Amino acid sequence: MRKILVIHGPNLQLLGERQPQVYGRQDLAAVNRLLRATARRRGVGVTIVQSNHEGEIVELIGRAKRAYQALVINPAAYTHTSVAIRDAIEASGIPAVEVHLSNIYAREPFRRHSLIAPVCRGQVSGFGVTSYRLGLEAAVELALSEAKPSRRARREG
Ligand code: CA2
Repeated sequence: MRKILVIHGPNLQLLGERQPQVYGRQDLAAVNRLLRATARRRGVGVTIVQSNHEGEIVELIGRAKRAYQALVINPAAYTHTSVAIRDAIEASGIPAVEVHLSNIYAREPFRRHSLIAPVCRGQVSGFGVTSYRLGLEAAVELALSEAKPSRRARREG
């Protein structure tokens, strides 16, 4: 079974508690339920992690290559600052999809630039929780189309 890693960046554990006009009313548990239901429907496995630590996110991405065929990441504030996360995604070679709840291009100038976008296959921004569902759907397509053939398929093909 293809597996997809979903990473929620810093402060996303606060979802639903504050700033509902920007980030919506659903909490992170509701987002994760939607992701798990989408993964089940598409027949893929999903692992979901939230971290407030840049180095931890870098290590998760570094280890992901062995076990996951695609990555969905909301780097949150690190979107705008983290060369380390950008380099980790690029080095991993895992097809990645960047997601944002809010439309980062319609917000403060410092949010309008993503250091992460150039190393991702694409970005979904501005659709609230739906950004995650669409991002996961895109990641499923990438995981299915780009996954290495199994040893058996190579032998028989
Ligand atoms: O729109 C997004 O998904 C963001 O990645 C969210 C980040 C923000 O720094 C990015 O510019 C855009 C913020 C995540 C923190 O989420 C909160 C949720 C509720 C209350 C406070 C923060």
